[in-house]
Amino acid sequence: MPNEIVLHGAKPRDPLDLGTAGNQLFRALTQFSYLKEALIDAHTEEVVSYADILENSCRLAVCFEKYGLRQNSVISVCSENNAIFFYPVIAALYMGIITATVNDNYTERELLDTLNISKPELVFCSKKAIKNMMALKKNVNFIKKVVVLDSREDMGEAESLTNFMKHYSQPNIDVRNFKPHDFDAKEQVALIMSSSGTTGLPKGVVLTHRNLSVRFVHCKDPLFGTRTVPSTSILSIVPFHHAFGMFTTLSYFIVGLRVILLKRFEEEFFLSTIEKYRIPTIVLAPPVMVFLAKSPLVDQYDVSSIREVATGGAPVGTEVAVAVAKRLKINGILQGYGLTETCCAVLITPHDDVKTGSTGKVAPYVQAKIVDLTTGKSLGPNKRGELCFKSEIIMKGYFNNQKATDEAIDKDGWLHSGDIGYYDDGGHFYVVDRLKELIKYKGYQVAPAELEWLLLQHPSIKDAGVTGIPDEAAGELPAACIVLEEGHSLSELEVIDYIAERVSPTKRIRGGVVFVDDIPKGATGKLIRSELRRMLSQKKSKL
Ligand code: M24
Repeated sequence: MPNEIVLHGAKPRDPLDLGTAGNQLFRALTQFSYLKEALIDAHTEEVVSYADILENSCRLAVCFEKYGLRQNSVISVCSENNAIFFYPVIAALYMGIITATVNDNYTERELLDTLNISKPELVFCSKKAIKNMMALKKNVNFIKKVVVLDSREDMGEAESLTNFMKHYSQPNIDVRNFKPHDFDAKEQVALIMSSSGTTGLPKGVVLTHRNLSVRFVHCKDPLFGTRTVPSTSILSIVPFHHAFGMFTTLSYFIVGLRVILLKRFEEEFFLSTIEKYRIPTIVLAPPVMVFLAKSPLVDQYDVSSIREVATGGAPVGTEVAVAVAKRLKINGILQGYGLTETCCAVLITPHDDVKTGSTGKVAPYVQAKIVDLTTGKSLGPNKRGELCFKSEIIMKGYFNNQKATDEAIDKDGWLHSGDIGYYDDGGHFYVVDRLKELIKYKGYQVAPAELEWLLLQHPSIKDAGVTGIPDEAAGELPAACIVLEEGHSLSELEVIDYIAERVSPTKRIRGGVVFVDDIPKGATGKLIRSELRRMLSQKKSKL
Protein backbone atom coordinates (compact mmCIF):
# COMPACT_ATOMS: atom_id res chain seq x y z
CA MET A 1 0.00 0.00 0.00
CA PRO A 2 1.53 3.39 -0.94
CA ASN A 3 2.13 6.08 1.73
CA GLU A 4 2.13 3.56 4.53
CA ILE A 5 3.99 4.48 7.70
CA VAL A 6 6.16 1.45 8.36
CA LEU A 7 8.96 1.08 10.90
CA HIS A 8 11.84 -1.06 9.71
CA GLY A 9 13.95 -3.09 12.09
CA ALA A 10 17.45 -1.94 12.93
CA LYS A 11 20.21 -2.73 10.48
CA PRO A 12 21.26 -6.32 11.12
CA ARG A 13 24.84 -7.14 11.97
CA ASP A 14 24.73 -10.52 10.26
CA PRO A 15 23.14 -11.65 7.04
CA LEU A 16 20.30 -14.14 7.37
CA ASP A 17 21.48 -17.74 7.04
CA LEU A 18 19.40 -19.11 4.18
CA GLY A 19 20.13 -22.73 5.12
CA THR A 20 18.08 -24.93 7.41
CA ALA A 21 17.80 -24.41 11.16
CA GLY A 22 19.00 -28.02 11.54
CA ASN A 23 22.20 -27.27 9.69
CA GLN A 24 22.84 -24.12 11.73
CA LEU A 25 22.33 -26.02 14.97
CA PHE A 26 24.55 -28.87 13.80
CA ARG A 27 27.35 -26.40 13.01
CA ALA A 28 26.95 -24.56 16.33
CA LEU A 29 26.88 -27.77 18.40
CA THR A 30 30.02 -28.92 16.58
CA GLN A 31 31.71 -25.55 17.07
CA PHE A 32 30.96 -25.54 20.81
CA SER A 33 31.76 -29.23 21.41
CA TYR A 34 34.66 -28.10 23.61
CA LEU A 35 32.20 -26.59 26.14
CA LYS A 36 31.35 -29.02 28.92
CA GLU A 37 28.04 -27.45 29.87
CA ALA A 38 25.21 -26.61 27.51
CA LEU A 39 22.20 -27.32 29.72
CA ILE A 40 22.12 -27.84 33.47
CA ASP A 41 19.00 -29.00 35.25
CA ALA A 42 19.11 -26.97 38.45
CA HIS A 43 16.82 -29.45 40.25
CA THR A 44 18.75 -32.64 39.52
CA GLU A 45 22.14 -31.09 38.67
CA GLU A 46 22.15 -33.22 35.51
CA VAL A 47 24.50 -31.64 32.99
CA VAL A 48 24.56 -32.16 29.24
CA SER A 49 27.41 -30.78 27.16
CA TYR A 50 27.33 -29.47 23.60
CA ALA A 51 28.97 -32.75 22.54
CA ASP A 52 26.17 -34.71 24.31
CA ILE A 53 23.48 -32.76 22.46
CA LEU A 54 25.33 -33.20 19.19
CA GLU A 55 25.85 -36.93 19.59
CA ASN A 56 22.40 -37.73 20.89
CA SER A 57 20.57 -35.59 18.35
CA CYS A 58 22.54 -37.17 15.48
CA ARG A 59 21.89 -40.65 16.85
CA LEU A 60 18.21 -39.91 17.25
CA ALA A 61 18.05 -38.60 13.70
CA VAL A 62 19.45 -41.95 12.53
CA CYS A 63 16.87 -43.72 14.71
CA PHE A 64 14.06 -41.66 13.20
CA GLU A 65 15.04 -42.83 9.74
CA LYS A 66 15.35 -46.50 10.82
CA TYR A 67 12.04 -46.25 12.65
CA GLY A 68 10.45 -45.12 9.40
CA LEU A 69 9.97 -41.39 9.78
CA ARG A 70 10.42 -39.31 6.65
CA GLN A 71 10.54 -35.61 5.75
CA ASN A 72 7.30 -34.01 7.05
CA SER A 73 6.51 -36.87 9.44
CA VAL A 74 5.28 -35.41 12.74
CA ILE A 75 6.59 -36.17 16.23
CA SER A 76 5.60 -34.57 19.50
CA VAL A 77 7.48 -33.61 22.65
CA CYS A 78 5.43 -33.40 25.83
CA SER A 79 7.66 -32.64 28.78
CA GLU A 80 8.49 -30.17 31.48
CA ASN A 81 11.86 -28.45 31.04
CA ASN A 82 14.72 -30.91 31.38
CA ALA A 83 18.26 -31.40 30.10
CA ILE A 84 17.29 -33.77 27.26
CA PHE A 85 14.18 -31.95 26.02
CA PHE A 86 15.94 -30.75 22.89
CA TYR A 87 17.40 -34.08 21.69
CA PRO A 88 14.30 -35.07 19.65
CA VAL A 89 13.57 -31.48 18.61
CA ILE A 90 17.05 -30.96 17.15
CA ALA A 91 17.13 -34.43 15.60
CA ALA A 92 13.84 -33.63 13.86
CA LEU A 93 15.23 -30.32 12.61
CA TYR A 94 18.14 -32.18 10.95
CA MET A 95 15.69 -34.37 9.02
CA GLY A 96 12.84 -32.05 8.03
CA ILE A 97 10.65 -33.87 10.55
CA ILE A 98 8.07 -31.66 12.25
CA THR A 99 7.84 -31.33 16.05
CA ALA A 100 4.55 -30.46 17.70
CA THR A 101 5.08 -29.41 21.31
CA VAL A 102 2.43 -29.79 23.95
CA ASN A 103 2.07 -28.64 27.54
CA ASP A 104 3.01 -31.43 29.97
CA ASN A 105 0.32 -30.32 32.44
CA TYR A 106 -2.50 -30.96 30.01
CA THR A 107 -5.39 -33.26 30.81
CA GLU A 108 -6.15 -36.10 28.42
CA ARG A 109 -8.81 -33.99 26.70
CA GLU A 110 -6.44 -31.05 26.28
CA LEU A 111 -3.77 -33.36 24.87
CA LEU A 112 -6.31 -34.72 22.42
CA ASP A 113 -7.49 -31.26 21.34
CA THR A 114 -3.89 -30.15 20.73
CA LEU A 115 -2.40 -33.28 19.17
CA ASN A 116 -5.47 -34.00 17.06
CA ILE A 117 -4.42 -30.98 14.97
CA SER A 118 -0.91 -32.16 14.04
CA LYS A 119 -1.44 -35.92 14.59
CA PRO A 120 2.10 -36.97 15.62
CA GLU A 121 2.96 -40.63 15.07
CA LEU A 122 5.79 -40.74 17.60
CA VAL A 123 5.58 -38.97 20.96
CA PHE A 124 8.43 -38.20 23.38
CA CYS A 125 6.86 -37.79 26.76
CA SER A 126 8.22 -37.24 30.28
CA LYS A 127 7.29 -39.57 33.16
CA LYS A 128 5.13 -36.83 34.59
CA ALA A 129 2.79 -36.79 31.59
CA ILE A 130 2.97 -40.48 30.65
CA LYS A 131 -0.32 -41.55 32.26
CA ASN A 132 -2.43 -39.09 30.28
CA MET A 133 -0.45 -39.71 27.10
CA MET A 134 -0.88 -43.50 27.26
CA ALA A 135 -4.59 -43.06 27.91
CA LEU A 136 -4.76 -40.81 24.84
CA LYS A 137 -2.78 -43.31 22.74
CA LYS A 138 -5.48 -45.93 23.43
CA ASN A 139 -8.16 -43.62 22.08
CA VAL A 140 -6.55 -42.30 18.89
CA ASN A 141 -5.12 -44.13 15.92
CA PHE A 142 -2.42 -41.64 14.91
CA ILE A 143 0.00 -42.15 17.85
CA LYS A 144 1.94 -45.31 16.99
CA LYS A 145 4.54 -45.15 19.74
CA VAL A 146 5.30 -43.28 22.96
CA VAL A 147 8.89 -42.96 24.19
CA VAL A 148 9.63 -41.93 27.79
CA LEU A 149 12.13 -39.13 27.66
CA ASP A 150 13.44 -39.12 31.22
CA SER A 151 13.49 -42.77 32.27
CA ARG A 152 16.15 -45.44 31.79
CA GLU A 153 13.49 -48.15 32.16
CA ASP A 154 10.54 -48.80 29.87
CA MET A 155 7.25 -47.83 31.46
CA GLY A 156 4.66 -50.41 30.47
CA GLU A 157 4.14 -50.14 26.75
CA ALA A 158 6.25 -46.98 26.53
CA GLU A 159 9.88 -47.58 25.62
CA SER A 160 12.57 -45.52 27.37
CA LEU A 161 14.63 -43.12 25.26
CA THR A 162 17.73 -45.21 26.00
CA ASN A 163 16.08 -48.40 24.74
CA PHE A 164 14.53 -46.65 21.74
CA MET A 165 17.99 -45.44 20.73
CA LYS A 166 19.53 -48.88 21.33
CA HIS A 167 16.78 -50.46 19.30
CA TYR A 168 17.09 -48.26 16.24
CA SER A 169 20.78 -47.32 16.04
CA GLN A 170 24.32 -48.45 16.73
CA PRO A 171 25.84 -47.11 19.96
CA ASN A 172 28.66 -44.56 19.43
CA ILE A 173 27.83 -43.35 15.96
CA ASP A 174 30.52 -41.12 14.55
CA VAL A 175 28.92 -37.70 14.26
CA ARG A 176 31.54 -36.76 11.67
CA ASN A 177 29.74 -39.06 9.25
CA PHE A 178 26.37 -37.48 9.92
CA LYS A 179 24.99 -34.76 7.70
CA PRO A 180 21.70 -32.96 8.32
CA HIS A 181 19.38 -33.23 5.34
CA ASP A 182 19.02 -30.39 2.94
CA PHE A 183 15.68 -28.84 2.01
CA ASP A 184 14.03 -25.52 1.26
CA ALA A 185 14.31 -23.63 4.57
CA LYS A 186 11.68 -21.11 3.56
CA GLU A 187 9.02 -23.74 3.00
CA GLN A 188 10.03 -26.59 5.31
CA VAL A 189 7.89 -26.78 8.44
CA ALA A 190 9.99 -27.01 11.60
CA LEU A 191 7.46 -26.95 14.42
CA ILE A 192 3.74 -26.77 15.04
CA MET A 193 2.88 -24.93 18.24
CA SER A 194 -0.43 -24.18 19.87
CA SER A 195 -2.11 -20.77 19.99
CA SER A 196 -5.70 -19.58 19.97
CA GLY A 197 -4.71 -16.52 17.93
CA THR A 198 -7.20 -13.66 18.08
CA THR A 199 -10.32 -15.77 18.51
CA GLY A 200 -11.76 -19.24 19.05
CA LEU A 201 -10.11 -22.50 20.05
CA PRO A 202 -6.37 -23.29 19.97
CA LYS A 203 -4.92 -23.81 16.51
CA GLY A 204 -1.62 -25.19 15.21
CA VAL A 205 0.89 -22.46 14.39
CA VAL A 206 3.10 -23.61 11.52
CA LEU A 207 6.68 -22.34 11.88
CA THR A 208 9.38 -22.87 9.28
CA HIS A 209 13.13 -23.28 9.33
CA ARG A 210 13.42 -19.73 7.94
CA ASN A 211 11.41 -18.40 10.91
CA LEU A 212 14.00 -19.96 13.23
CA SER A 213 16.87 -18.47 11.21
CA VAL A 214 15.53 -14.99 11.90
CA ARG A 215 15.40 -15.73 15.63
CA PHE A 216 18.97 -17.06 15.46
CA VAL A 217 20.22 -13.91 13.76
CA HIS A 218 18.52 -11.81 16.46
CA CYS A 219 20.25 -13.78 19.19
CA LYS A 220 23.64 -13.34 17.50
CA ASP A 221 23.12 -9.58 17.23
CA PRO A 222 25.18 -7.57 19.75
CA LEU A 223 22.28 -5.14 20.29
CA PHE A 224 19.26 -7.48 20.25
CA GLY A 225 20.81 -10.73 21.47
CA THR A 226 21.23 -11.99 24.98
CA ARG A 227 24.95 -11.95 25.86
CA THR A 228 26.58 -13.69 22.98
CA VAL A 229 29.81 -14.62 24.71
CA PRO A 230 30.09 -18.44 24.69
CA SER A 231 29.74 -20.21 28.05
CA THR A 232 27.99 -17.22 29.69
CA SER A 233 25.36 -18.57 32.10
CA ILE A 234 21.69 -17.85 31.55
CA LEU A 235 18.91 -18.97 33.86
CA SER A 236 15.67 -19.81 32.09
CA ILE A 237 12.34 -20.47 33.77
CA VAL A 238 10.27 -20.18 30.65
CA PRO A 239 8.59 -23.43 29.52
CA PHE A 240 10.37 -25.00 26.54
CA HIS A 241 7.08 -26.22 25.05
CA HIS A 242 6.03 -22.58 24.59
CA ALA A 243 7.47 -20.46 21.76
CA PHE A 244 9.22 -18.09 24.18
CA GLY A 245 11.17 -20.92 25.88
CA MET A 246 11.65 -23.01 22.74
CA PHE A 247 13.14 -20.36 20.48
CA THR A 248 15.13 -18.43 23.04
CA THR A 249 16.79 -21.67 24.22
CA LEU A 250 17.48 -23.03 20.72
CA SER A 251 19.09 -19.72 19.86
CA TYR A 252 21.28 -19.87 22.98
CA PHE A 253 22.78 -23.08 21.54
CA ILE A 254 23.60 -21.13 18.39
CA VAL A 255 25.82 -18.80 20.43
CA GLY A 256 27.20 -21.35 22.91
CA LEU A 257 25.59 -20.21 26.15
CA ARG A 258 25.42 -22.27 29.34
CA VAL A 259 21.71 -22.60 30.08
CA ILE A 260 20.61 -23.38 33.62
CA LEU A 261 17.01 -24.54 33.53
CA LEU A 262 14.23 -24.51 36.04
CA LYS A 263 11.09 -26.62 35.59
CA ARG A 264 8.91 -24.42 37.79
CA PHE A 265 9.12 -21.29 39.84
CA GLU A 266 9.78 -21.86 43.54
CA GLU A 267 10.76 -18.66 45.30
CA GLU A 268 13.69 -19.78 47.44
CA PHE A 269 15.02 -22.34 44.96
CA PHE A 270 15.00 -19.69 42.23
CA LEU A 271 17.05 -17.31 44.39
CA SER A 272 19.45 -19.97 45.63
CA THR A 273 20.06 -21.09 42.01
CA ILE A 274 21.04 -17.53 41.06
CA GLU A 275 23.40 -17.46 44.02
CA LYS A 276 24.87 -20.92 43.40
CA TYR A 277 25.62 -20.44 39.69
CA ARG A 278 26.44 -16.69 39.97
CA ILE A 279 23.88 -16.07 37.22
CA PRO A 280 24.40 -12.90 35.12
CA THR A 281 21.31 -13.25 32.86
CA ILE A 282 17.78 -14.42 33.69
CA VAL A 283 14.92 -15.08 31.27
CA LEU A 284 11.55 -15.07 32.93
CA ALA A 285 7.84 -14.35 32.62
CA PRO A 286 6.34 -11.19 34.17
CA PRO A 287 4.93 -12.78 37.38
CA VAL A 288 8.51 -13.46 38.51
CA MET A 289 9.23 -9.76 37.92
CA VAL A 290 6.57 -8.91 40.52
CA PHE A 291 8.26 -11.30 42.94
CA LEU A 292 11.69 -9.74 42.25
CA ALA A 293 10.26 -6.28 42.78
CA LYS A 294 8.42 -7.00 46.01
CA SER A 295 9.51 -10.06 47.92
CA PRO A 296 11.60 -9.53 51.08
CA LEU A 297 13.16 -12.95 50.34
CA VAL A 298 15.26 -11.38 47.56
CA ASP A 299 17.34 -9.57 50.21
CA GLN A 300 18.28 -12.86 51.85
CA TYR A 301 20.24 -14.15 48.84
CA ASP A 302 23.27 -12.90 46.97
CA VAL A 303 21.85 -11.90 43.60
CA SER A 304 24.60 -9.39 42.85
CA SER A 305 25.77 -11.42 39.84
CA ILE A 306 22.68 -10.41 37.84
CA ARG A 307 23.48 -8.03 34.97
CA GLU A 308 20.54 -8.68 32.67
CA VAL A 309 16.86 -9.54 33.12
CA ALA A 310 14.97 -10.44 29.96
CA THR A 311 11.20 -10.80 30.08
CA GLY A 312 8.12 -10.84 27.88
CA GLY A 313 5.05 -12.88 27.03
CA ALA A 314 2.68 -10.57 28.92
CA PRO A 315 2.65 -6.93 30.04
CA VAL A 316 5.16 -5.81 32.64
CA GLY A 317 4.10 -2.77 34.67
CA THR A 318 6.55 0.14 34.36
CA GLU A 319 6.67 0.52 38.16
CA VAL A 320 7.54 -3.17 38.50
CA ALA A 321 10.27 -2.91 35.85
CA VAL A 322 11.74 0.23 37.48
CA ALA A 323 11.64 -1.42 40.93
CA VAL A 324 13.42 -4.58 39.69
CA ALA A 325 16.14 -2.58 37.90
CA LYS A 326 16.69 -0.48 41.00
CA ARG A 327 16.76 -3.43 43.37
CA LEU A 328 19.17 -5.44 41.22
CA LYS A 329 21.23 -2.33 40.45
CA ILE A 330 21.02 -2.89 36.70
CA ASN A 331 20.61 -0.47 33.84
CA GLY A 332 17.05 -1.54 32.99
CA ILE A 333 14.91 -4.46 31.98
CA LEU A 334 15.19 -6.07 28.54
CA GLN A 335 11.73 -6.74 27.21
CA GLY A 336 10.63 -8.74 24.26
CA TYR A 337 7.23 -8.84 22.64
CA GLY A 338 6.18 -11.71 20.49
CA LEU A 339 3.43 -14.13 19.64
CA THR A 340 3.57 -17.84 18.93
CA GLU A 341 2.56 -16.67 15.43
CA THR A 342 5.78 -14.59 15.20
CA CYS A 343 7.93 -17.53 16.36
CA CYS A 344 9.79 -15.38 18.89
CA ALA A 345 10.15 -11.70 19.78
CA VAL A 346 9.63 -9.10 17.04
CA LEU A 347 10.11 -6.15 19.38
CA ILE A 348 13.18 -6.30 21.63
CA THR A 349 14.88 -3.76 23.90
CA PRO A 350 18.24 -2.97 22.28
CA HIS A 351 21.17 -2.97 24.68
CA ASP A 352 22.18 0.55 23.68
CA ASP A 353 18.72 2.10 24.01
CA VAL A 354 16.96 0.73 27.09
CA LYS A 355 13.69 2.45 27.90
CA THR A 356 12.11 0.76 30.88
CA GLY A 357 8.37 0.25 30.40
CA SER A 358 8.66 -0.12 26.65
CA THR A 359 8.39 -3.54 25.00
CA GLY A 360 11.35 -2.67 22.81
CA LYS A 361 12.10 -1.58 19.27
CA VAL A 362 11.57 -3.32 15.95
CA ALA A 363 14.08 -6.18 15.67
CA PRO A 364 16.21 -6.65 12.54
CA TYR A 365 14.49 -8.28 9.55
CA VAL A 366 11.08 -7.17 10.89
CA GLN A 367 8.72 -4.43 9.73
CA ALA A 368 6.03 -3.04 12.03
CA LYS A 369 3.12 -0.66 11.73
CA ILE A 370 0.30 0.60 13.92
CA VAL A 371 -3.07 0.50 12.23
CA ASP A 372 -6.08 2.66 13.05
CA LEU A 373 -8.87 0.39 14.28
CA THR A 374 -11.59 2.07 12.25
CA THR A 375 -9.90 3.36 9.09
CA GLY A 376 -7.23 0.64 8.75
CA LYS A 377 -4.67 3.39 7.94
CA SER A 378 -1.17 3.22 9.39
CA LEU A 379 -0.44 5.75 12.11
CA GLY A 380 2.56 7.84 13.12
CA PRO A 381 4.20 8.12 16.56
CA ASN A 382 2.18 8.34 19.78
CA LYS A 383 -1.08 7.16 18.21
CA ARG A 384 -2.78 4.00 19.39
CA GLY A 385 -3.83 1.25 17.05
CA GLU A 386 -3.34 -2.43 16.27
CA LEU A 387 0.24 -3.68 16.06
CA CYS A 388 0.94 -5.42 12.75
CA PHE A 389 4.12 -7.18 11.62
CA LYS A 390 5.64 -8.39 8.38
CA SER A 391 8.78 -10.50 8.38
CA GLU A 392 10.36 -13.81 7.53
CA ILE A 393 9.95 -14.62 11.25
CA ILE A 394 6.17 -14.81 10.88
CA MET A 395 4.40 -18.17 10.72
CA LYS A 396 3.43 -19.80 7.47
CA GLY A 397 -0.13 -20.01 8.78
CA TYR A 398 -2.39 -22.13 10.95
CA PHE A 399 -2.18 -25.85 10.21
CA ASN A 400 -4.96 -26.94 7.86
CA ASN A 401 -6.93 -23.79 8.61
CA GLN A 402 -6.86 -21.37 5.69
CA LYS A 403 -9.76 -19.33 7.05
CA ALA A 404 -8.00 -18.55 10.34
CA THR A 405 -4.74 -17.92 8.43
CA ASP A 406 -6.44 -15.41 6.14
CA GLU A 407 -7.97 -13.67 9.14
CA ALA A 408 -4.56 -13.35 10.82
CA ILE A 409 -2.34 -12.47 7.83
CA ASP A 410 -3.79 -10.02 5.31
CA LYS A 411 -3.27 -10.16 1.56
CA ASP A 412 -0.24 -7.86 1.82
CA GLY A 413 1.45 -10.24 4.25
CA TRP A 414 0.85 -8.28 7.48
CA LEU A 415 0.16 -10.29 10.62
CA HIS A 416 -2.51 -8.58 12.72
CA SER A 417 -1.48 -9.16 16.33
CA GLY A 418 -4.77 -8.36 18.05
CA ASP A 419 -2.81 -6.13 20.45
CA ILE A 420 -3.19 -2.38 20.82
CA GLY A 421 -0.17 -0.20 21.24
CA TYR A 422 1.86 2.74 19.97
CA TYR A 423 5.45 3.81 19.47
CA ASP A 424 7.04 7.00 20.69
CA ASP A 425 9.23 9.46 18.78
CA GLY A 426 12.27 7.29 19.47
CA GLY A 427 10.62 4.16 17.98
CA HIS A 428 10.08 2.47 21.37
CA PHE A 429 6.87 0.43 21.43
CA TYR A 430 4.28 0.22 24.20
CA VAL A 431 1.58 -2.45 24.32
CA VAL A 432 -1.42 -0.97 26.11
CA ASP A 433 -4.40 -3.24 25.53
CA ARG A 434 -5.61 -6.38 23.84
CA LEU A 435 -8.19 -6.36 21.09
CA LYS A 436 -8.33 -10.14 20.86
CA GLU A 437 -10.15 -12.34 23.33
CA LEU A 438 -7.04 -14.18 24.61
CA ILE A 439 -6.44 -14.31 28.38
CA LYS A 440 -2.87 -14.56 29.68
CA TYR A 441 -2.49 -16.19 33.09
CA LYS A 442 1.16 -15.95 34.18
CA GLY A 443 2.11 -15.69 30.50
CA TYR A 444 0.17 -18.89 29.59
CA GLN A 445 -2.54 -18.69 26.98
CA VAL A 446 -6.10 -19.30 28.11
CA ALA A 447 -8.67 -19.31 25.30
CA PRO A 448 -12.05 -18.05 26.56
CA ALA A 449 -13.76 -20.07 23.81
CA GLU A 450 -12.46 -23.31 25.34
CA LEU A 451 -13.78 -22.50 28.83
CA GLU A 452 -17.09 -21.25 27.39
CA TRP A 453 -17.48 -24.50 25.47
CA LEU A 454 -16.87 -26.52 28.64
CA LEU A 455 -19.29 -24.38 30.66
CA LEU A 456 -22.00 -24.85 28.04
CA GLN A 457 -21.71 -28.64 28.45
CA HIS A 458 -22.99 -28.27 32.03
CA PRO A 459 -26.70 -29.18 32.22
CA SER A 460 -27.50 -26.21 34.47
CA ILE A 461 -25.74 -23.58 32.35
CA LYS A 462 -27.73 -21.90 29.59
CA ASP A 463 -25.12 -19.38 28.44
CA ALA A 464 -21.63 -18.33 29.48
CA GLY A 465 -18.97 -15.72 28.75
CA VAL A 466 -15.37 -15.82 29.91
CA THR A 467 -12.83 -13.04 30.06
CA GLY A 468 -9.68 -12.05 31.94
CA ILE A 469 -9.69 -9.67 34.87
CA PRO A 470 -6.52 -7.84 35.91
CA ASP A 471 -4.39 -9.32 38.69
CA GLU A 472 -1.09 -7.95 39.88
CA ALA A 473 0.67 -11.26 40.47
CA ALA A 474 -0.65 -13.31 37.55
CA GLY A 475 -1.35 -10.57 34.98
CA GLU A 476 -4.91 -11.75 34.38
CA LEU A 477 -7.29 -14.28 35.93
CA PRO A 478 -9.94 -16.13 33.90
CA ALA A 479 -13.43 -15.19 35.15
CA ALA A 480 -16.91 -16.19 34.01
CA CYS A 481 -20.39 -14.69 33.64
CA ILE A 482 -23.07 -17.36 33.70
CA VAL A 483 -26.75 -17.58 32.81
CA LEU A 484 -28.44 -20.51 34.54
CA GLU A 485 -31.13 -22.69 33.00
CA GLU A 486 -34.52 -21.83 34.46
CA GLY A 487 -35.18 -23.63 37.73
CA HIS A 488 -31.53 -24.71 38.12
CA SER A 489 -29.11 -23.55 40.75
CA LEU A 490 -25.34 -23.63 41.02
CA SER A 491 -22.90 -21.99 43.41
CA GLU A 492 -19.77 -20.10 42.35
CA LEU A 493 -17.65 -22.85 43.92
CA GLU A 494 -19.48 -25.56 41.98
CA VAL A 495 -18.71 -23.77 38.71
CA ILE A 496 -15.05 -23.28 39.68
CA ASP A 497 -14.70 -26.96 40.67
CA TYR A 498 -16.49 -28.15 37.53
CA ILE A 499 -13.91 -26.37 35.36
CA ALA A 500 -10.96 -27.30 37.60
CA GLU A 501 -11.78 -31.00 37.09
CA ARG A 502 -11.57 -30.60 33.31
CA VAL A 503 -8.60 -28.31 32.64
CA SER A 504 -4.91 -27.96 33.46
CA PRO A 505 -4.19 -25.62 36.40
CA THR A 506 -3.43 -22.46 34.36
CA LYS A 507 -6.96 -22.43 32.90
CA ARG A 508 -8.89 -22.57 36.18
CA ILE A 509 -11.49 -19.89 36.83
CA ARG A 510 -9.53 -18.04 39.49
CA GLY A 511 -11.11 -14.64 38.85
CA GLY A 512 -14.57 -15.67 40.09
CA VAL A 513 -18.04 -16.17 38.66
CA VAL A 514 -21.06 -13.87 38.39
CA PHE A 515 -24.55 -15.09 37.65
CA VAL A 516 -26.37 -12.79 35.23
CA ASP A 517 -29.66 -12.71 33.28
CA ASP A 518 -28.01 -12.26 29.89
CA ILE A 519 -24.57 -12.46 28.33
CA PRO A 520 -23.89 -9.14 26.58
CA LYS A 521 -23.81 -9.72 22.82
CA GLY A 522 -23.63 -7.48 19.76
CA ALA A 523 -25.97 -7.54 16.76
CA THR A 524 -24.10 -10.46 15.16
CA GLY A 525 -24.25 -12.53 18.34
CA LYS A 526 -20.59 -11.87 19.19
CA LEU A 527 -19.82 -11.55 22.89
CA ILE A 528 -19.01 -8.04 24.07
CA ARG A 529 -16.03 -8.82 26.25
CA SER A 530 -15.48 -5.28 27.49
CA GLU A 531 -19.00 -5.44 28.97
CA LEU A 532 -18.24 -8.86 30.51
CA ARG A 533 -15.11 -7.38 32.07
CA ARG A 534 -17.16 -4.50 33.49
CA MET A 535 -19.72 -6.89 35.01
CA LEU A 536 -16.99 -9.00 36.59
CA SER A 537 -14.97 -6.10 37.97
CA GLN A 538 -18.16 -4.61 39.46
CA LYS A 539 -18.55 -7.80 41.41
CA LYS A 540 -14.92 -7.73 42.50
CA SER A 541 -15.18 -4.15 43.75
CA LYS A 542 -18.24 -5.13 45.85
CA LEU A 543 -16.25 -7.82 47.67
P1 M24 B 1 1.81 -16.12 22.94
N1 M24 B 1 3.99 -7.04 26.62
C1 M24 B 1 2.66 -7.17 26.58
N2 M24 B 1 2.02 -8.23 26.06
C2 M24 B 1 2.79 -9.21 25.55
C3 M24 B 1 4.20 -9.13 25.54
C4 M24 B 1 4.81 -7.99 26.12
N3 M24 B 1 6.14 -7.82 26.19
N4 M24 B 1 4.67 -10.26 24.94
C5 M24 B 1 3.58 -10.99 24.60
N5 M24 B 1 2.45 -10.38 24.97
C6 M24 B 1 1.07 -10.84 24.83
O1 M24 B 1 1.67 -17.04 24.09
C7 M24 B 1 0.39 -10.19 23.64
O2 M24 B 1 -0.99 -10.05 23.90
C8 M24 B 1 4.20 -15.13 23.51
O3 M24 B 1 3.85 -14.60 24.54
C9 M24 B 1 5.62 -15.14 23.07
C10 M24 B 1 6.02 -15.96 22.02
C11 M24 B 1 7.35 -15.97 21.61
C12 M24 B 1 8.29 -15.16 22.27
O4 M24 B 1 3.34 -15.78 22.66
C13 M24 B 1 0.63 -11.19 22.54
O5 M24 B 1 -0.30 -11.07 21.48
C14 M24 B 1 7.88 -14.34 23.31
C15 M24 B 1 6.53 -14.32 23.73
C16 M24 B 1 8.85 -13.51 23.98
N6 M24 B 1 8.60 -12.72 24.99
O6 M24 B 1 9.74 -12.11 25.33
C17 M24 B 1 10.69 -12.56 24.50
N7 M24 B 1 10.15 -13.42 23.67
C18 M24 B 1 12.06 -12.10 24.58
C19 M24 B 1 12.42 -11.23 25.60
C20 M24 B 1 13.71 -10.74 25.68
O7 M24 B 1 1.26 -16.57 21.65
C21 M24 B 1 0.46 -12.49 23.27
O8 M24 B 1 1.08 -12.26 24.56
C22 M24 B 1 14.65 -11.11 24.76
C23 M24 B 1 14.32 -12.00 23.75
C24 M24 B 1 13.02 -12.48 23.68
F1 M24 B 1 12.72 -13.33 22.72
C25 M24 B 1 1.15 -13.64 22.56
O9 M24 B 1 1.12 -14.77 23.38
